[in-house]
Amino acid sequence: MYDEYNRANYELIQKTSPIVGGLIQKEFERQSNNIELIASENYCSEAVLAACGSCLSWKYAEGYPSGRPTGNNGRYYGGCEIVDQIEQYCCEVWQKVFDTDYHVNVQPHSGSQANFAAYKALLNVGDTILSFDLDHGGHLTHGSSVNFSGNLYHMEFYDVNEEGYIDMESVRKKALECHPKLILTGASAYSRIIDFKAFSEIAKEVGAYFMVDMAHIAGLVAGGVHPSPFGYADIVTTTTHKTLRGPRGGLIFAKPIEVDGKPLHKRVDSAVFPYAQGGPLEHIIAAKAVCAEEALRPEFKDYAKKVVENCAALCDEFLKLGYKVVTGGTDNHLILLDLSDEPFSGKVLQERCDERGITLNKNCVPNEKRSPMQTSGVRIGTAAMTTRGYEADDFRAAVRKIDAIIKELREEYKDK
Ligand code: DSN
Repeated sequence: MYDEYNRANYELIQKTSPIVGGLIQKEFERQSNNIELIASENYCSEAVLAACGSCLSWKYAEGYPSGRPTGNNGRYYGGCEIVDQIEQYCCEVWQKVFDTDYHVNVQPHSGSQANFAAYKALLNVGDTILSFDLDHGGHLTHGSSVNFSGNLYHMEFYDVNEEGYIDMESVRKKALECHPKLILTGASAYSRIIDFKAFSEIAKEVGAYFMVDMAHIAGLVAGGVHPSPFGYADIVTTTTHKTLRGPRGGLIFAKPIEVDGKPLHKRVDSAVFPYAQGGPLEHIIAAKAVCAEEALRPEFKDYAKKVVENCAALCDEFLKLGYKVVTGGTDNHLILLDLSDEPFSGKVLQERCDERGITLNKNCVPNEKRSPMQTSGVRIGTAAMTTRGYEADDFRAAVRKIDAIIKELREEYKDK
């Protein structure tokens, strides 16, 4: 997979820089040979890679395409007539993917940038956000004290119940107590369906805006195997490089509503540019458009379904072998393996797996007792290896390899 494409790239790069070319080649081999189980990673198509490496990388295009239907018009540079068409097309094709009339901004360089701009469009500094705790499965930009979100806004958190599920009653209770201006959901390490309807009803009840960061599950939403947040959320943000299998980058979708007397789409556009970012990455925007076209194909639905089925098989194999999995199962592309009762941490398992050619990441579990640098869990996802053609039995075999590593670690750590 990708061999010829990579060889051609490598030959070009190493003519100028044997060091960089050689390291990229090594990384390519690592990514091709290892079992890649990081839940937020994936392999995009050669068409997406080619768009990322195209001449569009040379173009400055600060501003928005002229003729943007929402009226946020005009660039600060000449020569933008072609990138205008690409960016406009990109917006349209993403609306098709999610079957929505929400306004789309395709310029965010990442999910973090998208969230930064989304908050700016909805909130004033100091406003209260009710969000999912990072330690329970949320994301750094959902209010962590070491991130801009936790510094610019007053954060309140909901968490999970004893079984590890988001507890909607506690979300409602918290919302009634803290009167947030924004209720936010979305996760980096949550293996269950998120009830967007229930969240939106609570937001309505307490007069809050409702935002969904669907970065992890966007491909599952596009593929019809996770309920969609569109219609419920005022703003939806996502990345394009996880289950969507596109280039690294972000997107923002805004419902046609007014916020403080101004259309939300205008607030979103000015929050991205000129507030948060300068020139858009038109090569990445082109790649996002290619990714969206791929997501519209029937094969993408098959892929999304397979990701979820494969994850169910992977989870089942761990459970059969007697392991604890947070919530006791999964509805999506990932599981959180609970190592709380093991004598070694998630970090130790991650490092030993690295040595054995299995890539996964340490992750906190609900009610974590170890430090975030150690953790009592590992997060395991099926999106990347499903792209590489893994079937349920391949994932079961990968679980047995991890089981053998865990048994080895138990022996080593039993007297420590
Ligand atoms: N979204 C994070 C992850 O899940 O790995 C990275 O920011």
